[in-house]
Amino acid sequence: MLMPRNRAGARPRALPRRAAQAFASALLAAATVTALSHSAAAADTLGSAAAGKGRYFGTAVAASHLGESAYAATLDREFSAVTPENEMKWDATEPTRNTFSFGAADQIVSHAQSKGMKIRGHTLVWHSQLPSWVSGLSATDLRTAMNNHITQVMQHYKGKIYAWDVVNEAYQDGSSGARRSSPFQDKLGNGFIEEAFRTARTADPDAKLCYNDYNTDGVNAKSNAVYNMVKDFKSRGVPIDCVGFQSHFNSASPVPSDYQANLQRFADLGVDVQITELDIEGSGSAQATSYSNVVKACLAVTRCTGMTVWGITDKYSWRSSGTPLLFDSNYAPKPAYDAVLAALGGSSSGGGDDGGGGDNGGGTGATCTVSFTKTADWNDGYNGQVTVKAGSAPITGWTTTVTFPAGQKVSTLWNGSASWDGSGTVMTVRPTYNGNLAAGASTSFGFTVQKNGNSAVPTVGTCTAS
Ligand code: 9MR
Repeated sequence: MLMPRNRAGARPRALPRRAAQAFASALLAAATVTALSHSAAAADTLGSAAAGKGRYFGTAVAASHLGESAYAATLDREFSAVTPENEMKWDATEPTRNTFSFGAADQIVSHAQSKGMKIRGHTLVWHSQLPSWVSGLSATDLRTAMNNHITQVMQHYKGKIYAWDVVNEAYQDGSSGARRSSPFQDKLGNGFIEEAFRTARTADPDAKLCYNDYNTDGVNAKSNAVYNMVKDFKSRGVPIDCVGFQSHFNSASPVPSDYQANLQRFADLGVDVQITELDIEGSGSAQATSYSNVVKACLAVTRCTGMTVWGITDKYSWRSSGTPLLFDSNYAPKPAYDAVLAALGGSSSGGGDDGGGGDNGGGTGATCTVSFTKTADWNDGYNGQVTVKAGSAPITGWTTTVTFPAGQKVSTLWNGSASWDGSGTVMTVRPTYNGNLAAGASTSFGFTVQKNGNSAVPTVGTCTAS
């Protein structure tokens, strides 16, 4: 534990700068000792912390980004499972009848396998991303095509997939509890889901077979309809092993208060439950709290076997403008990341040493980037955090500036050492103990600011690495 961070609500006393700097130096000396004593223990990651709770922590992955080093490095470091975001959908795998194309999905599968990650298959029968040739078929032909699609795709990946979303989003939103209109529903009737699951069990008997949907995260008409279907399947021996709760949340659709109870009632039917497409629009501590609540709900349900976020970085989210993920556009971990890690019982490094004894070189290729997050806000002050991230080479030191809006005063700084320009507005920060960063690794420093009537946020300058 480093310098206790001043979370929302705590109001530090304003200190004159000289006193504040003396205070900060004393604390930093203590922090340095603590950090050094921690440096031998590797920090947890989402995947390792979840494993400690017997769960996986996955992410949706796009094959087209695997060549981006920061994307692949974050994936490989943090996650223990993947779901191809689009590559296993019908339009990708069978764009023309009986012509299968597995190239992009294969890329994700081999990457995941080489890293020992679980793979969720997404998805076999869905009304969306369905090639037009499918919707044009007669009922008899459609039945043959659906069963052939399930069989061919599942056999191609036989033995490699932990769980398949066999059927996705087959129910309507709203209070009707009715099935959604789709070529499958309209031409094959209610029995299409059962048929799909029976075909899937034969195609790969070792894969878990899931039904996956959204807006079923709390107890409501739609989740009741899915619940009744699962109950019926279990009572008649129709093969089903799991239910996926997509969990796409925002202010209009927040984490339901009965989220855990809803997961539990499905688990009580004798199926596993999984959080399959988690993302929560927002920022800062509100977003972090919601994420934490979701993780805690899963951990409280014995049959909740894992959770998957719907992407790694806000930059590539399907709803990027809502910044719903755990890493920002520069791959810096957000407060939501810290909250998830803490909820999983993981320990963070507080930045700092990567635990390895390797030569971190410095010099050629040493680069870094910085990003700012407000981590707490109150009437006359706020806490800020700057994340410093090494580029594609290891670094041995870094320097960055933070320029404060007029009137604002920094009362406390932690995990960094500051010098000021003559005007008292530009703070140049260097590492205390946390200068050595492995390629792609990050650390952060933080500060408490007195607003003095100015609520604007500071700007971070460029990061210089050595
Ligand atoms: O994230 C996916 C996005 O890239 C696609 O354009 C979109 C097309 O339908 O599908 C998104 O993923 C969806 C998932 O497959 C099923 N549940 C809802 C997801 C978000 O739309």
